[in-house]
Amino acid sequence: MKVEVVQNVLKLNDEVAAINRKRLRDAGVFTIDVMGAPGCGKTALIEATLQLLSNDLRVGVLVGDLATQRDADRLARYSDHVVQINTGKGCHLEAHHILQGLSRINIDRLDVLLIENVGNLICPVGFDLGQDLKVGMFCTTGGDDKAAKHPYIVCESHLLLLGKMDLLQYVPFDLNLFRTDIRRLNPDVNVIELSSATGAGMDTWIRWIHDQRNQRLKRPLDTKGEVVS
Ligand SMILES: Nc1nc2c(ncn2[C@@H]2O[C@H](COP(=O)(O)OP(=O)(O)O)[C@@H](O)[C@H]2O)c(=O)[nH]1
Ligand SMILES: [Mg+2]
Repeated sequence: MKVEVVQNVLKLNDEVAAINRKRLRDAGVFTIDVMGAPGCGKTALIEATLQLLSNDLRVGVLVGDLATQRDADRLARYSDHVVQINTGKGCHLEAHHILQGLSRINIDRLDVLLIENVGNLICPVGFDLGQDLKVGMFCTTGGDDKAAKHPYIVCESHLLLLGKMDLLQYVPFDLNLFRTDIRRLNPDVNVIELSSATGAGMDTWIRWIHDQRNQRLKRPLDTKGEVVS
């Protein structure tokens, strides 16, 4: 008897992600998927980012959580283009969630789309959503071992953030150990240390968004969305 083996269980997700990527690209929207543990400060980062970007760029947000629309309510104070996606028991966003989300905002009115993934350092990494870039977020209150314990997000992210730098002095967090672990796992990745509360480091993050967006608008991309050098 012939047995069919599914080689790529993510194939369907990848196909939908490709649809999202094309749709976003055609609309000229630069898209970032922000991933990190629950409570690391993703929503606070996006709240601050919306305020800092709104003079130059039109920014929308798709925000994933298992339940409630509390993050969307927080973010809607700074953007008219915010959609909450509730995943129920799902521990990460998948491309079809984004496809549904895109049907509820007018992407022709956007320059940048920020996706806040479900709080989780593991599963979101493996799912292409059709984003341009994935950003992994850690925080000082989460412990200095989290990068070493979650190599997948360290290796797969295009940029890493270390948030809540204003709290560094109050918690036992060995910054050198954290930095060394990241260098060992992914020597090339940029790390921005910032605080959404005080604004420290936010200028570097905002500049990174502008630079990456400009690069990607100017240069051709391959089918996986990588800039062709
Ligand atoms: N002191 C400080 N608190 C922060 C910072 N960023 C977020 N928080 C707080 O951390 C908690 C979780 O933040 P939130 O943005 O909801 O995290 P999320 O679950 O990753 O979206 C909230 O009480 C925030 O006010 C920061 O940079 N500094
Ligand atoms: Mg949140």
